[in-house]
Amino acid sequence: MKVGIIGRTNVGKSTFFKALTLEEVQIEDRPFTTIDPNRGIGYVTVHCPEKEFNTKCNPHNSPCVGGVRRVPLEVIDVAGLIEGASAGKGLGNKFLSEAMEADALIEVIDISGKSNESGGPAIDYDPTKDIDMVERELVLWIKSIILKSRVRNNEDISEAVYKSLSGLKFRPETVRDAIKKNAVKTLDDFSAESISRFVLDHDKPIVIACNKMDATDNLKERMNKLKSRYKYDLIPCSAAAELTLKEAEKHGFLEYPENNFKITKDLNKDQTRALDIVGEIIKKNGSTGVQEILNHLVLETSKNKVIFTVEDEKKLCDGRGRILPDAYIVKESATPRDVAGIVHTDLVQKYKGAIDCRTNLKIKNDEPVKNGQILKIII
Ligand SMILES: Nc1nc2c(ncn2[C@@H]2O[C@H](COP(=O)(O)OP(=O)(O)OP(=O)(O)O)[C@@H](O)[C@H]2O)c(=O)[nH]1
Ligand SMILES: [Mg+2]
Repeated sequence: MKVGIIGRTNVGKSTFFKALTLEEVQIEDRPFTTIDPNRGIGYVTVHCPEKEFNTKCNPHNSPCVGGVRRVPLEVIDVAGLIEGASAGKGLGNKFLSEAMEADALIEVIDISGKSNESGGPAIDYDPTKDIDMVERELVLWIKSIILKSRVRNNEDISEAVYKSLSGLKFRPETVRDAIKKNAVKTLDDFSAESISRFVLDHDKPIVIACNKMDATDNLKERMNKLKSRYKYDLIPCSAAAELTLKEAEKHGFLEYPENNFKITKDLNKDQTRALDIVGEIIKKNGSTGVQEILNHLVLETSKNKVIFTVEDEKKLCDGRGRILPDAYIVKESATPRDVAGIVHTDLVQKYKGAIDCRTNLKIKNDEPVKNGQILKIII
């Protein structure tokens, strides 16, 4: 699973990315700080089943902090978008193809209204302009690719369009549906735009991260305004607050299993002040919102599931005795055989079936796995 972080320039995309991955990236209060994409590993958080089984896990691929399991996925942060990017303005649109390799997108906006369409300072700037601009630029960019499709004699239009969009993670059936539903006979400006909107709507789940909530007056009002206008899921956040906590956790100053933190070391005056501010933000909003956004995108909007795999269904361990070693993010439709392929490509050929470790019963091979299920793959 790969998640792309997109949005207008200077809204806090790289701060959000760093808060998720702790990769060293450039963060500055100016437009176009990021030029080349940043890539890293972020984590979806779920409850670890260790308590349910009265045991202590010994994770291999997914760290466990205070009973909260961190399940890895790829995250990519790209350059900022501005109006006209699809036609080459700003840093152009080359980087969009990298973001569009992602299965799902986090679109960061600045809910505070304190920066404008070019990333410069502002008072009460309306973020709906950015949401509309990003949507427009994505639609226009995909449309321009569709218009380059070369439909050969007797070739199905959907085949040609699908080929031209290859690498952008649109499903062939979605492209086919887009052409059928819009009754497309030839590719022109109008039909290409309809196809573009359709494939984006169906195959690129998006959550809007309403960032800089710490610097926002009337957050509730501003959120309500956006929620009444858009079909997207919108969640407020403070990437800066989350980054402070993640860095403090990395340096062993505190424990931060989920939503709230506990200081575990003596801190100096500045550190105490920084964490007091973050504490206030959490008290007001319940969390920094950053992890909630990633979890929501992966598990709710994109409807993925997290499953655990073991080799010994009684002891719940792998061949090395590690208890509940691995967790994976899988698609909604994933069957036990698909899970085998995610664990190791070799396992697909050897696959003979799977056992649900809670019931100790075999699972039907063609039935999708369930969220939170613990599986033993039989080979
Ligand atoms: N108050 C506040 N400031 C933030 C937050 N997140 C980011 N910032 C600030 O916003 C500015 C831009 O942050 P970046 O992460 O570099 O923004 P970006 O969207 O990656 O910018 P480009 O790469 O230039 O498009 C920096 O000064 C950050 O410190 C936040 O949650 N709250
Ligand atoms: Mg950046």
